[in-house]
Amino acid sequence: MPSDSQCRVCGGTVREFFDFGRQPLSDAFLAPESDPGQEFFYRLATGACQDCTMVQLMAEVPRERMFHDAYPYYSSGSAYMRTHFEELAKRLLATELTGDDPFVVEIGCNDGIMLRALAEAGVRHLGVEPSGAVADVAAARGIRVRKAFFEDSTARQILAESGPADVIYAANTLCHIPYIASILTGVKTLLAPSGAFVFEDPYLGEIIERTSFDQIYDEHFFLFSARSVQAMAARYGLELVDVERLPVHGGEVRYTLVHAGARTPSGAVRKLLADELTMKLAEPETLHAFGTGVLKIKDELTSLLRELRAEGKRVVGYGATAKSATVTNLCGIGPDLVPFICDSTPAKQGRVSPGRHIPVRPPEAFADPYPDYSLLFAWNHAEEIMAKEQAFQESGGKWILYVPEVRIV
Ligand code: DWN
Ligand code: SAH
Ligand code: ZN
Repeated sequence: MPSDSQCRVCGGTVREFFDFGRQPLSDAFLAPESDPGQEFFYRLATGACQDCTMVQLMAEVPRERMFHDAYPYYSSGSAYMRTHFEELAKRLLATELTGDDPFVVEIGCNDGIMLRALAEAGVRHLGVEPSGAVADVAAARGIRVRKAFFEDSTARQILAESGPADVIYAANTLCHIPYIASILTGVKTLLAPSGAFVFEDPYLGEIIERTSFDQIYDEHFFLFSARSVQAMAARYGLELVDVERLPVHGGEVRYTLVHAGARTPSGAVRKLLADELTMKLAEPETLHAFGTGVLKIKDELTSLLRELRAEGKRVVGYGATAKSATVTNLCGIGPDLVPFICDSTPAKQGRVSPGRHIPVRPPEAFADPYPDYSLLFAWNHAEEIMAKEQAFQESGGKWILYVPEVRIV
């Protein structure tokens, strides 16, 4: 029996429901000549808190191992995501930022994909971003960035220097932070009395419903639901007052937290909470069924890739995502099944994938010549990538998807 761990939100007992086994750091793309003996591995497993329902990893990876000067994920690599964040910036300008000289803090601003529009609109802002290279890109775009991990002490410094924040925003970052107590304490301190803490992250409901198990990896420590976020907010004097489902990254929820009592919760909060009860989201049987679904995908995907290899077909991966680390390492997919992965990120090209050491090549390698099949690891960007690679399908090429089920399109 796996041992329990302690909930990072409420201190309750976290019971394990799925073990992904030994996994490498999801964004540690290695130089091909590096010593494989030096690669860092840890046990990736998920559990649910028996008290507050928060789904979380059973053990954390030290943050400096994941987020450092060579962190290779550049948010602006997707045109679709650029539009998504520009639209949010516009909305914030029209709603939360209408007062005199408003101030916005973004936690995990990465290359400035969201703050860019606010900086251009002349809004006072600060991005807090520990990963050096991506922070440099943001700074070069005229964004004010602090290279640091946001936590309680950072929040107090920012308050002393710049005053309270009207909006604190985080996309795909809050769920990366096991020391979330320090973040929420910091948010409570830094947020203006009428301010809003807005964050968006992969939604547990969607991950369970679509068996998108590759959303689970070292960086994604928490899988939030409306229920677990509501309970978490209340512990820190905050209140969940709005939720919005988003289509990006395979299904996310944008949560709005304010100082407790400052606003009336929306009907959308009530509805999502009710939906989660109906689908028994954090119940043991649901989580158990998810695990069964993961093993089914694992079996079907490895069988398909082995069959294609036996038939002499060429299969190339597309998108050297962090998510792909979970898929390749859980399923045992190496260069014998997928000889290389195409990816548009210069920092990943010429390197090999974590754990299974599949070479990463630029997108130009895709057409040279086109493979018979492509395993779409960046399935969350399917529309954008399939449009870009239309000539692949026209040449008779087929995409392999594995979420919510293994299929060829
Ligand atoms: O939460 C996180 C999300 C926001 O980003 C981080 N923990 C890490 C990262 O996760 P990911 O690597 O799974 O994210 P994406 O956005 O699915 O990665 C897409 C990958 O595919 C990137 O390496 C860029 C590449 N790509 C490409 O080669 N051609 C992407 C697009 C849109 C393309 O057209
Ligand atoms: N907001 C971007 C980036 C998501 S990737 C987007 O949605 O695309 C997660 C980012 O969080 C990384 O750039 C990482 O360096 C940053 N991060 C991790 N821990 C952090 C912390 N404690 N404070 C601020 N940023 C953090
Ligand atoms: Zn808990």
